[in-house]
Amino acid sequence: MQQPLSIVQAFHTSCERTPEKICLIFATQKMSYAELAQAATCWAAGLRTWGLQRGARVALFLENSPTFLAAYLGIHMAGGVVVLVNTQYRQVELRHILNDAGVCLCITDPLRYAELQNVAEVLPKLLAVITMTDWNTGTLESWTDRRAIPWEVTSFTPAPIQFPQADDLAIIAYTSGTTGRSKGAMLLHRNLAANSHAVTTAWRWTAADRLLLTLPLFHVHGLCVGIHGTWLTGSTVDLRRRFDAVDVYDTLLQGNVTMFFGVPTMYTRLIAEARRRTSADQFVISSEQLTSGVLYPVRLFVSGSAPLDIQTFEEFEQLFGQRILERYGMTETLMNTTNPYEGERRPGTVGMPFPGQEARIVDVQTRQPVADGTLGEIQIRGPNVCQGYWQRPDATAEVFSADGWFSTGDLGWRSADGYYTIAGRARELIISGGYNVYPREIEEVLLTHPGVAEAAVLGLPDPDLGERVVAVIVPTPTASTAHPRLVDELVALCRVQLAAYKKPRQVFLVDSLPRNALGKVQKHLLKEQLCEV
Ligand code: MLC
Ligand code: AMP
Repeated sequence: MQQPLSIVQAFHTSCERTPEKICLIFATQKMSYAELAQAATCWAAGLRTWGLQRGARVALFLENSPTFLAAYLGIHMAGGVVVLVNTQYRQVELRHILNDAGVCLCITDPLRYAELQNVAEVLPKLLAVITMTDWNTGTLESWTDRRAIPWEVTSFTPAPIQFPQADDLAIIAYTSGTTGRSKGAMLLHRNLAANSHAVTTAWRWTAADRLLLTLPLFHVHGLCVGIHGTWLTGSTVDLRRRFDAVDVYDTLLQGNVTMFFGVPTMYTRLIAEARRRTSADQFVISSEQLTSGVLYPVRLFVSGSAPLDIQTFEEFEQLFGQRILERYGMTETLMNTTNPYEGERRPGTVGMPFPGQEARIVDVQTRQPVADGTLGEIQIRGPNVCQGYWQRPDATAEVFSADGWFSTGDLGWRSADGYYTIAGRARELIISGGYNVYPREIEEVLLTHPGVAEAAVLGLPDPDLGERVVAVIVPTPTASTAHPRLVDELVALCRVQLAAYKKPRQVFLVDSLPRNALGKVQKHLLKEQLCEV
């Protein structure tokens, strides 16, 4: 298969080839390629009528739905840039992302509209909000004078399709930085197309596949791997609003899907579900189903976004008869490395670079390549790598070398036969259930509470989430009297200000934090102490 110039072009090629083929299944709704193309062109026409300019930023603040996908394609067809927004984001994140990206239009739903209202007065660049109540109908509200008019997607007359240029900016995807505020990774149409081409080739993805997708569409795992791959190959995606282990297990038993992509937490929950059914004597996947491939035709389970531990890999193989294919990616670079589709899927490793892409290990200090087996920082180079961070030349310069290598901040090594292993992170990052959490962002919110003198946030091992967020607090001298319920207040504060998955699951009150000679909090010592508790 030839590499397309953009995902929009790939989608239309698939549509021309098999217009009647089902592209998307969502609950009881089924959409063919032609139907999704029609909806997307109506979105593009509507956005142009509204006045969307080429290169203008449009935020998608929506749950998984056909609307998300039609609007996504429509924005690109109208020449706009998509800004992805996690549906759990609250005041702090929304204020920052919508302002930083200069978003002029936000497409959302009634539930999230209320959250936008909370920050309305601090979004000066936002001109309008489209709130969709069902997949075709919504309201377009001018954010400046609050006048609202109906927004009927199918009422717009589609104009001839305009394909984006390969070098145009396609997506700004925010990824947290060590300095608190997240940065927008700029992905071009050609970055998306190149990586999807590499992924679909490596995983032998064809039009005959049906992917069960329960990942959120606002991250690159769900969108740029799951959806782009589906459109590029002309296959079908069975999209769910969210992950539910019982529902996924039942779907696997029905035998209609051929692939499932998830984060490690999803696999541990599927294992628990299999064990629950066995002990409850319920119908479980039998060994005949596993081996015959007739009733149970899933050919590929992929895990990524966080480390998959070897025990989960082995238990899954025992219970589901398949070796999970682990791959490694990043918002800024999309998918980097993969275990082989054919050949040894080596647990604990993330395999080798995708075709057409490069990886290497460098010394953390000197940035010079190191020998196989030596620990260092992983760097990535290739057509998949983003163009840098939106309006942050300083941050961009920090991560790119003069000859185009991108520093991931992940530590690892390469084996003599080419497999990469991720051993840790050079930056302070917590990965909880596949979501990235930067301690600094939470610490900043905690420090705004009058009962907090010092705060340190870190991740502790968690059997379900991989890592869970915990906070260690030094209260102010008056806190015990002024704030007798300090811990509850702190969790509540985080809930209001930040996405719920960032709230500390435990809060420890201490007299002081361990610091080194330079005054920096020694989180590794705190972690050791807390692990012993
Ligand atoms: C939800 N909650 C979490 C959480 N997810 N808390 C910590 N960590 C998480 N990951 C909280 C909610 O805020 C809520 O809190 C409560 O748990 C229940 O919410 P839920 O919606 O019912 O959660 P659940 O369905 O259990 O979600 C777990 C999950 C989900 C693992 C299915 O987190 C998920 O879909 N993760 C995938 C993330 C992803 O796509 N990552 C890819 C990034 S791209 P409360 O307080 O309201 O009860 C990337 C690059 C790459 O990393 O390589 O792919
Ligand atoms: P994000 O910024 O959300 O795109 O997260 C990217 C980070 O997730 C990477 O830099 C890694 O630290 C981590 N990650 C992704 N895939 C894996 C994996 N298979 N194993 C370990 N870590 C991973």
